[in-house]
Amino acid sequence: MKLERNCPLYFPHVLRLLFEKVMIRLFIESRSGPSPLCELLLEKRTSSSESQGTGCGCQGLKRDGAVDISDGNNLKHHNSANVYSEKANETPHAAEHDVLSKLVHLQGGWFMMGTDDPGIPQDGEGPQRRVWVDPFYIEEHEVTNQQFQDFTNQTGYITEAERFGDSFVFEGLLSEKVKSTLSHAVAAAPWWSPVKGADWSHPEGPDSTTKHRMNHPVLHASWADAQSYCRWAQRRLPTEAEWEFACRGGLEDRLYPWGNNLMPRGQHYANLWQGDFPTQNTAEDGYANTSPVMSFPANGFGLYDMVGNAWEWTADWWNIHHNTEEKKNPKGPESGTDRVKKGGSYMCHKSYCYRYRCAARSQNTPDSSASNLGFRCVLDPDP
Ligand SMILES: [Ca+2]
Ligand SMILES: [Ca+2]
Repeated sequence: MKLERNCPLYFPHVLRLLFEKVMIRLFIESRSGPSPLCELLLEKRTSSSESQGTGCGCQGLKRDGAVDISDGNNLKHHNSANVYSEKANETPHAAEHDVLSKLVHLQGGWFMMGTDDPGIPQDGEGPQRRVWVDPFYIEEHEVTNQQFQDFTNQTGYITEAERFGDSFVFEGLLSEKVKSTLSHAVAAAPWWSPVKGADWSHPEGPDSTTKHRMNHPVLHASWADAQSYCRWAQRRLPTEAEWEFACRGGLEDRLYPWGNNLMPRGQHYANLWQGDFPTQNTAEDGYANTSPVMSFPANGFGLYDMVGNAWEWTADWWNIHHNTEEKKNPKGPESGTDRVKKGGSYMCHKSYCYRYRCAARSQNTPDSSASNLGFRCVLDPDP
């Protein structure tokens, strides 16, 4: 049984209830002078970082993280049908050059990675540290559905979502028909559901298609799928340091790839969420779902959609503990359970997922795939 909107436990209702309780408390306190709670809230409000909610829940999407709620509260782990075999997906052909994204050459050098003013401290955004990256090339936009189709057509590659038979989709994008078939939801983020038949060419389930959006970022690619594509392209996934260097576009200590102002001259610079997450997306930026790549202005390096549109996998394992020691070409921890993703997506809103900043970061298990997660590749210069 799913939690319906008329159920008092339905998440938006709970949120509204909490909000009302806080407002009543603040009203009472305003009559008797500021209390510690009020001062704390005021301090948060005026802080430049404005620490926000911890997320759209997509960092918690795991293939064993979905619980069966079709039978009351009987919690059953959702077992994967198949196990990915990298060997079975070896790619014998290399990509033709003209189907790949244009590369932008970056000089590399020292830059300040992370931030001392973290929007979401528990993500390990800080401390700010001096990091060197060698010169590299990076694709100017996220890998598109067209490019991923070229890859699968040429190699016969089967993605992990296709092997498992499902992938996570944001419920707000599902047709009523697909919604009626759902028996699972993610406990901590009920707006996410594993949908049978959802994969890169059926982003919102079996009755959806990418035909009308071949120039949008490919979604539902797991970390291994992204790696396999980059290998076919004779490229690789960026390290987190390379990705963040690229995101900053040559600017120092700025929130976004273009500066500190989210909407310079009132213009949208990234495909994000406007309205109330997760119930109302006003799509003021023109897009409630993904947008064609390069629909928003490029950063100073000529790179598009570094924040927003689709989240982007990086090569690094996830770790939240960093120090201020200078590092050259850091590659993250030797091992881990999750991989780092960067940039946020069209689902990010400040109230819920303030992660459309260059220093922001999040994670997923490598076999996860979702309707807001994609990637781009990088290339090392000839030695
Ligand atoms: Ca949008
Ligand atoms: Ca992106």
